[in-house]
Amino acid sequence: MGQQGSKPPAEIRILILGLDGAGKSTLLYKLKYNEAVVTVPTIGFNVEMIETEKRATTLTVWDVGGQTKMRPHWQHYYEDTAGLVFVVDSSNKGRLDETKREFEHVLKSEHLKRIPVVILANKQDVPGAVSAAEITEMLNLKKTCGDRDWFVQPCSARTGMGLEEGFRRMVHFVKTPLLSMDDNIKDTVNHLKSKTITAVTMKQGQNCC
Ligand code: G3D
Repeated sequence: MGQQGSKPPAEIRILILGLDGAGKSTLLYKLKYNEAVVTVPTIGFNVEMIETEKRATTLTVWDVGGQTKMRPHWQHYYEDTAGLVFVVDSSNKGRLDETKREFEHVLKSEHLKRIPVVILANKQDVPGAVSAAEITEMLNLKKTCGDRDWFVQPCSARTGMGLEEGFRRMVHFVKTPLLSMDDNIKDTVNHLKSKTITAVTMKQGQNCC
């Protein structure tokens, strides 16, 4: 039990998925250490803990390998996941069909049925990268995500642009889920969320697992 005035931080388990090469490991370490790291294909998973501002929340972020032979194992990481971050390589148009197929397959899982999703349109620093709006269209996200909370965040794991915003959005979704609300007030809350999201800032983690 925590002492008076020292509430233990809420823990949120976040799963990062996406095709191999999308930039999952790069973004995890950029977010955690603000460093570019040389990555090797993830066989298995990487896991890091990241604290939000004032240590109110600890994110346990699981990055699971995206190679074809790893994908059947993704399902073993679904249970107890509070939010899904799906990473898309926006610089590789040739893999968007494969990305769409895998994303649709993941979202069909019972375990992930109601959880919020942030789609990171990564590699925006690459000239000619597909925009977040185009990704929304090309992956048919409105239909696939249905009435869950979801958001497409343009970002670059290389420069760090958009990463914190994407994870802030996720924390916000997990803490104030829309699904339990009446349809009438969803629009109002969405409007307020878009205004307040900028007020939350994320600090890099100080605790390594
Ligand atoms: P994965 O974990 O999803 O498999 P990685 O992907 O994080 O290993 O990244 C795959 C490659 O994409 C790496 O390059 C990495 O540097 C690069 N990458 C990741 N994110 C970005 C980005 O936002 N912009 C650019 N330009 N490149 C990115 P290498 O050359 O090591 O394969």
